[in-house]
Amino acid sequence: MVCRAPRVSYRNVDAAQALAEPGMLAVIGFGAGREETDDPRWLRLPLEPFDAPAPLECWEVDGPVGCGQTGDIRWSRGGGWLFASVSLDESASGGIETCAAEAYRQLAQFLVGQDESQVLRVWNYLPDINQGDGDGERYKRFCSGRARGMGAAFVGGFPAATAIGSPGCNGRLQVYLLASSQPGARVENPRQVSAWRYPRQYGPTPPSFARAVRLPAGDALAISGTAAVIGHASAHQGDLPAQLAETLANLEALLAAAGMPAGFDTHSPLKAYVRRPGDARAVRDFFRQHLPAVPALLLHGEVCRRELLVEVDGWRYA
Ligand code: 3EB
Repeated sequence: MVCRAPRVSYRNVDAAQALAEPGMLAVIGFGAGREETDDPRWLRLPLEPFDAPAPLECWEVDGPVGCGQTGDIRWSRGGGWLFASVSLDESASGGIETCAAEAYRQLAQFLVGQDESQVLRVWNYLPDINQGDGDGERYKRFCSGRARGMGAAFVGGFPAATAIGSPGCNGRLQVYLLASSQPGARVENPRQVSAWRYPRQYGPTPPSFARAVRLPAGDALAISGTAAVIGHASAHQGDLPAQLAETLANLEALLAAAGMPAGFDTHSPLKAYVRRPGDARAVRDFFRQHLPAVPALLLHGEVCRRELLVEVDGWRYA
């Protein structure tokens, strides 16, 4: 059975209300002001939203949803989809590299026994992503640990992914994913070198992700974190408007490469991660001007390369 894509939306409801709706696979809240609940479908990320009141991100599927916790893995399933998340205290794991390896090892181990073992999309949030120099930078150590922990779980190819720094340092590595029983179709961006082929200058272990993945039914494209990268190089250092324009060009190139309808509209919820809070207004204005119909969520987050000021990820429904 090839299942209809989860519908992702940003909604101003409270968590309990959203979680009570039928077919709710996951609800994600942002920032320090958010409630905590034990429901495994609930995930709170420390990234502060630039909107008040901050919307919740809701994932809806067809059919009933079940959920549980297995070790450190919180999961839910329904409509042919599996949502799984893990949040590890980095200090208890002995640093970011071993923590990433541990998070991915646990996720991989959990997935082995599941019908939905094909990971299509992963999100990673870690504190102080740009701290450390050269190969010691935390993002680069995260990449090494991630690759080690993945083992053979992603032999079918890398999922689409996001890796972003959470400025409100909570000391935790948070990883969550969407999986199904069917493989997706990986999509690369012809304007960019595939991340797993990045040259040595970006670190000892190239990042393990595809630029986008088309879901099994072909009805949605999961878009990885996308920034002003051309070839393998960061473009437009220090120039926010130019980085935004280049990011949009990359997003449009991905749609074309995936054979998805051109343009972003009401059917393409996007998140923008903004490094400097002072840039949020300019990012909002850019969206209003160039992506006026797009449901957009702006978050304070640090892109994994210091020179990049903004990154965008999200969904494009057919
Ligand atoms: C880039 O294009 C920007 O390490 O999982 C984007 C999306 C980026 C995912 C990851 C990194 C990741 O290289 C960085």
